[in-house]
Amino acid sequence: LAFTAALILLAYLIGSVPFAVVVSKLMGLQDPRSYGSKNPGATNVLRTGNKTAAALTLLGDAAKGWFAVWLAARLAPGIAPGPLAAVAVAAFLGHLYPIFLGFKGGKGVATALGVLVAIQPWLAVATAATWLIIAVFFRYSSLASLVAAFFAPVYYVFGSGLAWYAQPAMGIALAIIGVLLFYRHRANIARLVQGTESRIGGGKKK
Ligand code: NKO
Repeated sequence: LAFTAALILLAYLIGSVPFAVVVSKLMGLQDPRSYGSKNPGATNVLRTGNKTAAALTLLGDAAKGWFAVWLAARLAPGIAPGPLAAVAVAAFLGHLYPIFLGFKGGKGVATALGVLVAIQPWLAVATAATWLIIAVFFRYSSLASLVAAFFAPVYYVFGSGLAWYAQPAMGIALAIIGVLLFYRHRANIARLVQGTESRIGGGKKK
């Protein structure tokens, strides 16, 4: 039990590494918490116009989600689904409430994607494809994230041949991550409803 708690804490710490802030600092860009949506995430870093920085942020934030889950499975071979699901949620929560940024973190989209890669690569591909389709058609990163977050648990349930209830822990974890993702996008949802959300590649706003 103490070992499981240590794995969960480790996942939280790994998830806490804020790549938007780290990459921006290393590349001499402004702190993403000071412009645009003020969100330390890949989308907001892209608002500087630096696509490399945005891509590195996406890569880093996704990699840490993957790494946290992978490491737990590696350190605890045969770890039960429940504890592994808790590790996945802990890594995600690290990104949302990072100890290194005074618990004010990002929205968790890229980190959730990394977690999906670790759990089931096909699920990550399907969810990322969903994000991409919405992003290409509507040009709202936030809307794409919300639609993807809604469909990830759905894909999980159907993709497991509706036998997910035999092992519900990860499905529940994905649902929790999805709900938290919506909660973290509440300002984006308000802007989408008002028609004031900024589009990908559009002019800078706010
Ligand atoms: O600045 O508030 P903003 O407009 O930046 O940003 C809103 C945006 C914040 O997210 C990001 C990360 C962007 C990542 C893009 C690729 C993600 C593709 C896969 C989505 C996976 C969703 C997983 C849900 C699991 C339940 O939203």
